[in-house]
Amino acid sequence: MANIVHQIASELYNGEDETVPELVKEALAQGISPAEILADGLIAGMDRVGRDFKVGNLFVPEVLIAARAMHAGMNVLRPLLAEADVPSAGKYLIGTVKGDLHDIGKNLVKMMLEGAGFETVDLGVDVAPADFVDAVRTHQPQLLGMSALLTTTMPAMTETIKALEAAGLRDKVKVMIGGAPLTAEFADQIGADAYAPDAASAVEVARGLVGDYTRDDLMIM
Ligand code: B1M
Repeated sequence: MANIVHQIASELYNGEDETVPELVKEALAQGISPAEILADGLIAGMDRVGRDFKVGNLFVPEVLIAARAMHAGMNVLRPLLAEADVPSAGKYLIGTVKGDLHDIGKNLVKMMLEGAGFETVDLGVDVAPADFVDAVRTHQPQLLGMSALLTTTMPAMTETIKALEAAGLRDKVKVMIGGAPLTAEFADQIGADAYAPDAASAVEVARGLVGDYTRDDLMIM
């Protein structure tokens, strides 16, 4: 692999948001494909950030700074990826549930997913079950992620899953939940497909879940 692509990954890891886009431009000028820069530069760098965050070698501020560098690189690549038709890893709809305004963890999860090549649609905070349902119908994501930080808002996840069922959409989307008060047992109990304890695990779980689907399976008529 080209040396400059390795350099993109390591500058991203170090959070160099001015250097990363410059290196991306230089790599493109050297004739390296946008897909290779994305996979072996930006995604590889964010993967390393995710692994080190998970084992406690990096902390939230460092992840946010690396994500900023990733976004700076993506701003250069995005139009070229669209032209080159590089497939996304999957479409991921994410939001913090009704009644809950905490979004720091949710934003981290979103950034890590983007770093892993997922296309994300962020519904923000305080998202009502009906709004999750409407967004699933409109955006047709493979994955729906719900975040909750309050024990009092956990039931909104159950309501959202019931609302998806009532709308006939539950089998069209995999549901992942996360947030400090949640557990894998709770995910099982409410009929979610998966629970992820942190942002790095969310990427691994999302990759596993989209492996179960093809695009055609998910087309909503
Ligand atoms: Co709030 N708050 N807060 N708060 N707040 C907590 C959560 C609390 C534990 C503090 C405490 O009492 N010790 C407590 C909840 C108690 C409980 O329910 N058991 C609490 C409370 C009570 C409240 C209020 C009710 C306080 C009040 O007004 N009386 C109020 C509620 C407002 C509302 O939501 N309706 C409130 C308000 C706020 C602020 C607005 C001031 C602010 C939020 C700012 C913001 O998010 N923009 C805030 C904050 C910052 C916190 C603490 C201090 C930090 C949360 C945080 O951002 N952590 C928190 C105490 C604490 O945790 N120490 C607390 C860092 C973040 C990176 O971690 O969000 O856990 P976390 O995300 C992790 C994982 O959980 C996971 O990945 C992330 C990264 O690894 N994850 C997912 C998260 N979502 C995921 C989704 C996934 C997968 C993984 O898939 C979809």
